[in-house]
Amino acid sequence: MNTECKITEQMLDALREELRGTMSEKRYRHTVEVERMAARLGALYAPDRLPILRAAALLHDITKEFSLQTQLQILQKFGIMTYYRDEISPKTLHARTAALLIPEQYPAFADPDVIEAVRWHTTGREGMTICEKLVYLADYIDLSRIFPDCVELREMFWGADPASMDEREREAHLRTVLVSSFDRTILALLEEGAPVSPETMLARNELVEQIHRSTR
Ligand code: DGI
Ligand code: FE
Ligand code: FE
Repeated sequence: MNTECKITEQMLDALREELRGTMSEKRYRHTVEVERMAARLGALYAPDRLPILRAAALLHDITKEFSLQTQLQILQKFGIMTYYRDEISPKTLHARTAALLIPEQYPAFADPDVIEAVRWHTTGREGMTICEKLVYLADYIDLSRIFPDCVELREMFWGADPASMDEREREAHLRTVLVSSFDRTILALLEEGAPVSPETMLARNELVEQIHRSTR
Protein backbone atom coordinates (compact mmCIF):
# COMPACT_ATOMS: atom_id res chain seq x y z
CA MET A 1 0.00 0.00 0.00
CA ASN A 2 2.53 2.48 -1.13
CA THR A 3 0.46 5.56 -1.88
CA GLU A 4 3.47 7.84 -1.89
CA CYS A 5 4.57 8.63 -5.41
CA LYS A 6 8.21 8.28 -6.15
CA ILE A 7 9.53 10.87 -8.54
CA THR A 8 12.71 9.77 -10.30
CA GLU A 9 15.33 11.68 -12.26
CA GLN A 10 14.13 10.01 -15.49
CA MET A 11 10.57 11.12 -14.78
CA LEU A 12 11.71 14.71 -14.33
CA ASP A 13 13.75 14.57 -17.55
CA ALA A 14 10.75 13.21 -19.47
CA LEU A 15 8.43 15.82 -17.95
CA ARG A 16 10.82 18.64 -18.87
CA GLU A 17 10.88 17.44 -22.48
CA GLU A 18 7.11 16.97 -22.61
CA LEU A 19 6.54 20.51 -21.32
CA ARG A 20 8.79 22.09 -23.91
CA GLY A 21 6.13 21.74 -26.61
CA THR A 22 3.27 23.03 -24.48
CA MET A 23 4.38 26.60 -23.79
CA SER A 24 6.23 29.52 -25.33
CA GLU A 25 10.00 29.49 -25.35
CA LYS A 26 10.09 32.30 -22.78
CA ARG A 27 7.78 30.48 -20.37
CA TYR A 28 9.75 27.26 -20.87
CA ARG A 29 13.02 29.01 -20.06
CA HIS A 30 11.43 30.46 -16.91
CA THR A 31 10.08 27.02 -16.00
CA VAL A 32 13.44 25.25 -16.18
CA GLU A 33 15.11 28.12 -14.31
CA VAL A 34 12.51 27.85 -11.54
CA GLU A 35 13.28 24.13 -11.35
CA ARG A 36 16.99 24.94 -10.94
CA MET A 37 16.37 27.62 -8.34
CA ALA A 38 13.95 25.36 -6.43
CA ALA A 39 16.67 22.70 -6.33
CA ARG A 40 19.23 25.21 -5.03
CA LEU A 41 16.83 26.42 -2.35
CA GLY A 42 15.87 22.84 -1.56
CA ALA A 43 19.50 21.87 -1.02
CA LEU A 44 19.59 24.47 1.78
CA TYR A 45 16.17 24.03 3.35
CA ALA A 46 14.68 20.66 2.40
CA PRO A 47 17.29 18.32 0.92
CA ASP A 48 14.96 15.33 1.22
CA ARG A 49 12.24 17.06 -0.88
CA LEU A 50 14.20 17.82 -4.03
CA PRO A 51 12.12 15.65 -6.43
CA ILE A 52 8.89 17.18 -5.10
CA LEU A 53 10.29 20.70 -5.44
CA ARG A 54 11.57 20.11 -8.95
CA ALA A 55 8.31 18.53 -10.12
CA ALA A 56 6.26 21.38 -8.66
CA ALA A 57 8.58 23.93 -10.27
CA LEU A 58 8.24 22.26 -13.68
CA LEU A 59 4.45 22.15 -13.38
CA HIS A 60 3.80 25.50 -11.70
CA ASP A 61 2.98 27.53 -14.82
CA ILE A 62 1.46 24.89 -17.15
CA THR A 63 -1.71 26.97 -17.56
CA LYS A 64 -0.11 30.43 -17.37
CA GLU A 65 -0.59 31.10 -21.08
CA PHE A 66 -4.23 29.98 -21.21
CA SER A 67 -6.81 32.71 -21.82
CA LEU A 68 -9.02 34.04 -19.02
CA GLN A 69 -11.95 32.28 -20.64
CA THR A 70 -10.13 28.93 -20.58
CA GLN A 71 -9.08 29.45 -16.95
CA LEU A 72 -12.70 30.09 -15.99
CA GLN A 73 -13.87 27.06 -18.00
CA ILE A 74 -11.41 24.80 -16.19
CA LEU A 75 -12.61 26.02 -12.79
CA GLN A 76 -16.22 25.46 -13.85
CA LYS A 77 -15.42 21.98 -15.17
CA PHE A 78 -14.13 21.08 -11.71
CA GLY A 79 -17.33 22.39 -10.16
CA ILE A 80 -15.71 25.50 -8.71
CA MET A 81 -17.83 28.65 -8.61
CA THR A 82 -16.17 31.64 -10.17
CA TYR A 83 -16.79 35.23 -9.20
CA TYR A 84 -16.27 38.64 -10.66
CA ARG A 85 -13.23 39.02 -8.44
CA ASP A 86 -11.60 36.10 -10.28
CA GLU A 87 -11.96 37.99 -13.52
CA ILE A 88 -10.30 41.13 -12.16
CA SER A 89 -7.35 39.16 -10.75
CA PRO A 90 -6.82 36.94 -13.80
CA LYS A 91 -3.15 36.37 -13.03
CA THR A 92 -3.97 34.48 -9.85
CA LEU A 93 -6.09 31.89 -11.68
CA HIS A 94 -3.32 29.90 -13.34
CA ALA A 95 -2.04 28.59 -10.00
CA ARG A 96 -5.50 27.18 -9.26
CA THR A 97 -6.08 25.70 -12.72
CA ALA A 98 -2.59 24.17 -12.92
CA ALA A 99 -3.13 22.43 -9.57
CA LEU A 100 -6.52 21.12 -10.74
CA LEU A 101 -5.14 19.70 -13.99
CA ILE A 102 -2.12 17.87 -12.56
CA PRO A 103 -3.99 14.70 -11.46
CA GLU A 104 -5.48 14.08 -14.89
CA GLN A 105 -2.71 15.41 -17.12
CA TYR A 106 0.39 14.44 -15.14
CA PRO A 107 -0.86 11.64 -12.83
CA ALA A 108 2.64 10.36 -12.08
CA PHE A 109 3.34 13.69 -10.34
CA ALA A 110 0.04 14.04 -8.50
CA ASP A 111 1.64 14.10 -5.06
CA PRO A 112 -0.27 16.36 -2.64
CA ASP A 113 2.90 18.31 -1.88
CA VAL A 114 3.48 18.97 -5.59
CA ILE A 115 -0.13 20.02 -6.11
CA GLU A 116 -0.21 22.34 -3.09
CA ALA A 117 3.08 23.99 -4.00
CA VAL A 118 1.65 24.71 -7.46
CA ARG A 119 -1.68 25.84 -6.02
CA TRP A 120 -0.11 28.50 -3.79
CA HIS A 121 2.83 29.63 -5.92
CA THR A 122 1.28 32.97 -6.93
CA THR A 123 -0.48 34.32 -3.85
CA GLY A 124 1.11 32.31 -1.05
CA ARG A 125 -1.10 31.55 1.93
CA GLU A 126 -1.10 31.40 5.71
CA GLY A 127 0.66 28.31 7.02
CA MET A 128 2.76 27.65 3.94
CA THR A 129 4.73 24.41 4.01
CA ILE A 130 8.44 24.49 3.29
CA CYS A 131 7.82 23.18 -0.25
CA GLU A 132 5.22 25.89 -0.87
CA LYS A 133 7.60 28.60 0.36
CA LEU A 134 10.52 27.36 -1.71
CA VAL A 135 8.57 27.04 -4.97
CA TYR A 136 7.02 30.47 -4.36
CA LEU A 137 10.46 32.02 -3.80
CA ALA A 138 12.11 30.12 -6.66
CA ASP A 139 9.44 31.51 -8.98
CA TYR A 140 10.25 35.03 -7.79
CA ILE A 141 14.05 34.90 -8.03
CA ASP A 142 14.79 32.45 -10.85
CA LEU A 143 17.74 33.52 -13.00
CA SER A 144 15.60 34.35 -16.04
CA ARG A 145 13.91 37.22 -14.19
CA ILE A 146 15.33 40.67 -14.85
CA PHE A 147 12.59 42.80 -13.27
CA PRO A 148 14.27 45.04 -10.62
CA ASP A 149 12.26 43.63 -7.69
CA CYS A 150 13.29 40.11 -8.70
CA VAL A 151 16.95 40.99 -9.14
CA GLU A 152 16.99 42.79 -5.76
CA LEU A 153 15.28 39.92 -3.99
CA ARG A 154 17.66 37.38 -5.55
CA GLU A 155 20.59 39.48 -4.33
CA MET A 156 18.96 39.85 -0.90
CA PHE A 157 18.61 36.07 -0.63
CA TRP A 158 21.97 34.87 -2.00
CA GLY A 159 24.02 37.94 -1.05
CA ALA A 160 23.62 37.05 2.63
CA ASP A 161 25.34 33.68 1.99
CA PRO A 162 22.63 31.48 3.51
CA ALA A 163 24.82 28.37 3.12
CA SER A 164 27.12 29.71 5.84
CA MET A 165 24.27 30.28 8.32
CA ASP A 166 23.22 27.96 11.10
CA GLU A 167 19.75 26.47 10.82
CA ARG A 168 18.05 29.10 12.95
CA GLU A 169 19.58 32.01 11.08
CA ARG A 170 18.75 30.39 7.78
CA GLU A 171 15.09 29.97 8.73
CA ALA A 172 14.96 33.61 9.85
CA HIS A 173 16.59 34.69 6.60
CA LEU A 174 13.96 32.85 4.56
CA ARG A 175 11.17 34.56 6.52
CA THR A 176 12.71 37.99 6.00
CA VAL A 177 13.13 37.46 2.26
CA LEU A 178 9.60 36.09 1.92
CA VAL A 179 8.17 39.14 3.69
CA SER A 180 10.10 41.38 1.32
CA SER A 181 8.68 39.45 -1.65
CA PHE A 182 5.12 39.84 -0.39
CA ASP A 183 5.73 43.53 0.35
CA ARG A 184 6.99 44.11 -3.19
CA THR A 185 4.06 42.25 -4.74
CA ILE A 186 1.54 44.09 -2.58
CA LEU A 187 3.12 47.48 -3.33
CA ALA A 188 3.09 46.78 -7.06
CA LEU A 189 -0.55 45.73 -6.91
CA LEU A 190 -1.46 48.87 -4.94
CA GLU A 191 0.32 51.01 -7.51
CA GLU A 192 -1.65 49.33 -10.29
CA GLY A 193 -4.88 49.74 -8.36
CA ALA A 194 -5.26 45.95 -8.51
CA PRO A 195 -6.96 43.85 -5.84
CA VAL A 196 -4.64 42.11 -3.36
CA SER A 197 -5.75 38.60 -2.57
CA PRO A 198 -6.51 37.94 1.10
CA GLU A 199 -4.19 34.92 0.99
CA THR A 200 -1.27 37.21 0.16
CA MET A 201 -2.07 39.48 3.10
CA LEU A 202 -2.45 36.53 5.48
CA ALA A 203 0.81 34.99 4.26
CA ARG A 204 2.65 38.24 4.87
CA ASN A 205 1.09 38.97 8.24
CA GLU A 206 1.85 35.52 9.58
CA LEU A 207 5.54 35.84 8.65
CA VAL A 208 5.74 39.36 10.11
CA GLU A 209 4.28 38.02 13.34
CA GLN A 210 6.84 35.20 13.40
CA ILE A 211 9.66 37.70 12.91
CA HIS A 212 8.37 39.82 15.82
CA ARG A 213 8.05 36.77 18.02
CA SER A 214 11.58 35.56 17.26
CA THR A 215 13.15 38.94 18.09
CA ARG A 216 11.25 39.54 21.30
O1 DGI B 1 3.35 33.12 -13.31
P1 DGI B 1 4.55 33.98 -13.09
O2 DGI B 1 4.54 35.23 -13.94
O3 DGI B 1 5.83 33.23 -13.23
O4 DGI B 1 4.53 34.49 -11.57
P2 DGI B 1 3.32 34.46 -10.54
O5 DGI B 1 2.56 33.20 -10.62
O6 DGI B 1 3.89 34.85 -9.21
O7 DGI B 1 2.35 35.62 -11.05
C1 DGI B 1 2.76 36.93 -10.92
C2 DGI B 1 1.61 37.82 -11.30
O8 DGI B 1 0.49 37.58 -10.45
C3 DGI B 1 1.99 39.28 -11.13
O9 DGI B 1 1.60 39.96 -12.32
C4 DGI B 1 1.19 39.79 -9.99
C5 DGI B 1 0.05 38.81 -9.90
N1 DGI B 1 -0.35 38.59 -8.51
C6 DGI B 1 0.37 38.02 -7.54
N2 DGI B 1 -0.28 38.07 -6.37
C7 DGI B 1 -1.46 38.70 -6.62
C8 DGI B 1 -1.50 39.02 -8.00
N3 DGI B 1 -2.53 39.66 -8.58
C9 DGI B 1 -3.55 40.01 -7.81
N4 DGI B 1 -4.56 40.64 -8.36
N5 DGI B 1 -3.60 39.73 -6.47
C10 DGI B 1 -2.57 39.08 -5.82
O10 DGI B 1 -2.62 38.88 -4.61
FE1 FE C 1 2.87 31.55 -12.01
FE1 FE D 1 6.22 31.25 -12.74
